[in-house]
Amino acid sequence: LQIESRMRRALELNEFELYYQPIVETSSGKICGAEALLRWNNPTMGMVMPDKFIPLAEETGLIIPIGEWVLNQACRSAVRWEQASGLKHGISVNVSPRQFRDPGFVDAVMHALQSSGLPAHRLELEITERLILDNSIETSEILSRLDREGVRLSVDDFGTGYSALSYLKSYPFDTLKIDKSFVQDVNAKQEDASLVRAIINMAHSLGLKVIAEGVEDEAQTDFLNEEHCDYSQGYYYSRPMPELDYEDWLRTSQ
Ligand code: G
Ligand code: G
Ligand code: MN
Ligand code: NA
Repeated sequence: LQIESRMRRALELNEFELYYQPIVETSSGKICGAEALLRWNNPTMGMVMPDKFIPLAEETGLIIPIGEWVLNQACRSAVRWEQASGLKHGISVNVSPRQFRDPGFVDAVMHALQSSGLPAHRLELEITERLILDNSIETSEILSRLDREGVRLSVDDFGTGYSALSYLKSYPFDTLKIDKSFVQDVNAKQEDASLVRAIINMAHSLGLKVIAEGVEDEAQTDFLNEEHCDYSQGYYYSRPMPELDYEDWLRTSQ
């Protein structure tokens, strides 16, 4: 409970920080966007990782104001990076189930776009597979509204849920993010190679783009390139970085 009361004050005390991890085009290595990953710098607890506080933020509802902060911050960063580099930089933001189902969610997204001036198609919302699989009318309606507004939608952690693939044809997703657990052993295990290849082919035949997550070495990049995986993300390119480091990285890697 102590952590909860600390979290309640974290926004006003400015203790949250976004780290950014680049997403590159697999074939060229060109940067096309970044995923925003939340960190909590608390004076007594140090740097707290999201798996330690997002579940509690969900439970308490604090994820709503925190999530709004993330959206605003991330959209503003993408606009700043465009001004600094000329790149039409995309930004991917993770959305948790409680946040997604909040009645004010779509308005919060639209507000972040309007106040930053970021065009809707440069924002991608990452929705985890476990949220999508609830199969509710509300989920479908919220996704359609966001799609009509031009926001891009991706399935995060693809392959880790109880895959009911039918949602892929009825919901307006743009991108599949292949979970890192499949990418990791793509050159060591024949089964993982087969799965990743099949996921890429399935996604493409449904008109979806594919991002491979957790890419850590060149051999994985070679495999993904051969299999025409559109985008890659992982330590091989860069770890998630604080905003200023990300800006430096952007300048030197163009
Ligand atoms: O680097 P990493 O430990 O950041 O992220 C761990 C998990 O936390 C990921 O599954 C990611 O989806 C989640 N996460 C990171 N940032 C956010 C955020 O801003 N909002 C939500 N809801 N989840 C996040
Ligand atoms: O939102 P999602 O569950 O996809 O969060 C991505 C998580 O993966 C974050 O915790 C991020 O820090 C982590 N990550 C990013 N790149 C790599 C990588 O190359 N290897 C591993 N093991 N983890 C990664
Ligand atoms: Mn993600
Ligand atoms: Na993931």
